[in-house]
Amino acid sequence: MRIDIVTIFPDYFGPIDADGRVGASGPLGVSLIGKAGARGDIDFRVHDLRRWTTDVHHAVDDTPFGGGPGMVMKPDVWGAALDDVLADAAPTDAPSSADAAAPASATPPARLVVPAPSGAPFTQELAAAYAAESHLVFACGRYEGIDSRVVADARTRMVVDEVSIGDYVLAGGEAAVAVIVEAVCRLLPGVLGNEQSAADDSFGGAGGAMSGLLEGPVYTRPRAWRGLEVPDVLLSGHHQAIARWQRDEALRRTAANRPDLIRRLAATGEGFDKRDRQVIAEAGYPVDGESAAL
Ligand code: JAH
Repeated sequence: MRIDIVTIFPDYFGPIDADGRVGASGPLGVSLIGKAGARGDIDFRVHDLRRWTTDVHHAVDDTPFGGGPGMVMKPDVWGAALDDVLADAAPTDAPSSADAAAPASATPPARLVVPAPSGAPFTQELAAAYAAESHLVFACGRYEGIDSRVVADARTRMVVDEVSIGDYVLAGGEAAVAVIVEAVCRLLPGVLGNEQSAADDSFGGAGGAMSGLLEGPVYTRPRAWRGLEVPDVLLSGHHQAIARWQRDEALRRTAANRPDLIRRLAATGEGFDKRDRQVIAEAGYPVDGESAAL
């Protein structure tokens, strides 16, 4: 997979060489993602947006039409940057493929991701869709955002997603890109190591027993710590009882922290069994066809 990131703060992502390749530190250089990059499973390229400025001051922003606070990022600079990054990743075909039957481009199209507080929610489902792409380009905005015509223009030739990682405002898109890249890359084959972990996560990406629920509590040794015991059922060896207890805990935690997820699951076909409904009711969120509590 190829991942390009365009930003006015390339250093945010770690040490960057002359070709935009990332070094062995920073959010793209460490841990599982760093190893995937070092193996060549992911080709990260970070680009300084100011490279595409043409004025002496290297200005990337200007005052907003219509007034208001702050500054807006200039469309001409972003347009040139995205054109070059996309052209560089999709080089024109070699002379050998110049015959009429050859496709215009052998390179699969890139998908453009623009983090913004006004974007659509970034979800585990979207992370899985991104993990199936061969090329992602991230555009990091700063100030009050990027001139809206940049996304409108890019949409004439590629899929563009304006995404939000949560209801809060950052100083720019860089931290959101680090979050999205981590959520996506851990889903790539060979990146996580333990392939089962992704399916058992909160939100249960692979649609297992915990699909759509938050994860319950987890424990390791010692069995007793500071007077707190690991729940007996986890030491019982009764796999069915353990699975049921874990689902109960997942339901309790989801009802307490994310009643919206309980509501969503109640509305789907898979739904809840009798025990599920009992646990949810005890948590204060009765689930039955008549309930107005949801
Ligand atoms: C802020 C450009 N959903 C989190 C998020 C993502 C992006 C931004 N803020 C919050 C942001 C300023 C400029 C992007």
